[in-house]
Amino acid sequence: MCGIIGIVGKSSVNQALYDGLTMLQHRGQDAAGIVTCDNERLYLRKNNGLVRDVFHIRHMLNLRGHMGIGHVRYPTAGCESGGEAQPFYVNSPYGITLAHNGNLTNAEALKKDLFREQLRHINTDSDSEVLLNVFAHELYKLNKLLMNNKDVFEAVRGVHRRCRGGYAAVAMITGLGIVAFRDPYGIRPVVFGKRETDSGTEYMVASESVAMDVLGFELVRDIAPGEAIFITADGQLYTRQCADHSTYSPCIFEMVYMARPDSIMDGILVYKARLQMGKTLAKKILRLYPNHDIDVVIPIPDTSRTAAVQLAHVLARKYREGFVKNRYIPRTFIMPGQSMRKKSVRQKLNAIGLEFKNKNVLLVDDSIVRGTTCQQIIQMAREAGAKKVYFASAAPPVRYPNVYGIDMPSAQELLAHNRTTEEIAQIIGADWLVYQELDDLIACARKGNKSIKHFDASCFTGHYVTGDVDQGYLDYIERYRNDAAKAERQAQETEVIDLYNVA
Ligand code: PIN
Repeated sequence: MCGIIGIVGKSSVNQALYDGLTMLQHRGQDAAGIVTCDNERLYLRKNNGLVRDVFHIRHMLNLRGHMGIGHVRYPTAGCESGGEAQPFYVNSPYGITLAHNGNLTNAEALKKDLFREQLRHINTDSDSEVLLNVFAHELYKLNKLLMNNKDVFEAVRGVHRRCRGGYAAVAMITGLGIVAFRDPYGIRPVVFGKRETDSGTEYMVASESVAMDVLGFELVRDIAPGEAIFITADGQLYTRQCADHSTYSPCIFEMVYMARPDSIMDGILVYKARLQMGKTLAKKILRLYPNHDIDVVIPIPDTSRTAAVQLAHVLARKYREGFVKNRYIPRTFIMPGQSMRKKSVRQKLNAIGLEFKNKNVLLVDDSIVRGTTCQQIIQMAREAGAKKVYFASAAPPVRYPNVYGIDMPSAQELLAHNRTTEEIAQIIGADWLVYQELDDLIACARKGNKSIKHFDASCFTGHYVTGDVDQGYLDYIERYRNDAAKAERQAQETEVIDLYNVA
């Protein structure tokens, strides 16, 4: 999972891109980058780290021009090294830069084709560089010195024909404009908006609408599955459906955890979906345990708070903040290596004894992935004096890997893989455990936008909407994603020299 942004403005866009990326920081804290275009020149700054650490004043002053794109990176498979921060650049044709959120499931095959048939070298393990080169080649094939919007859309059509998986991307064509597109299933999110100024209309695309809020852009709408929007450097907007077939199936995990609650994604206010999740979860608890003895509902901060508030309300029990979070420790979910993850839970959360002592507590989390953090948190609740510790997950059991850009662990590392709810409760040390039903979760999201009939829920069902994910690919993911494989890659990591980066 990553965050992408693009702005075509009427004055310098460096600060707006920086502010927008800061609003998308929750989508990735691993690396950040911005490239701007001033007439025919590109200015790029990217590096590992948070937005505030990557861009210093000297970098910001260098990022000149009225249009640009940016990226925050989350370490998905194949992009752990610093040289792989985005945006990526290819000089031919025209000079194209690209920032991408998602994962191409046929990246390896595309990489081979690009080399053998199109003589294009891919210098990293990142599928985003593959996506960029596919797009570049599709533009090159048109063989035009001066392109127009139709040519850009034709190239995106070519991308959809060749690429499989989940992708939302923004690309800048030097001097010409910015194009943003979304895979034909709309798995990964991307919205666009506009802002009126005295000099005319400015346009922006971003992974989430929150990036627009802070900059005073008005959300226009989501880019539709398979659709592309093209904004010329002088501010003309064009949109076109570029996929032969498209089926709206956005990733439901965005609703569960990834997106900020204040974002409106695919027409759904994430906050509202999470409130609903609390409601349906409470109803399930009342069905299963009509005589429950829960004294207090305690969220595991932060994401689960919204669901827990509503859950407590429906159960007619107190909602209490029993854990205090140290906000300066990064999100556990994305920390590499099991030992680091374990250590960081204690650093990150501290229990307030008053809320646990001699009470039966219901802890609420957004999901259980590896189960390591909830195991420790339940232990902390007991040490703080809880009599009984019950656990509720706002998402159904995560049983299968995500192949569309969320860095779920390999199947073997998923706690719910091949396990029953009772077995999981025992492992994490809960007196009982309740998971959200998948149908309920889908209904919670659909409540915000009934026109969406399907969601990508593959990490709960093992059904992959793109239809191309076979056992061979899942085995590859298994080998690539387990903690040992990640550690080995990190040990071998070498600095990739980047010719274009602003020092
Ligand atoms: C944490 C959100 N959320 C907490 C991410 C932990 C799974 N984990 C997924 C639960 S926060 S585990 O709100 O962003 O801080 O099951 O892998 O142990």
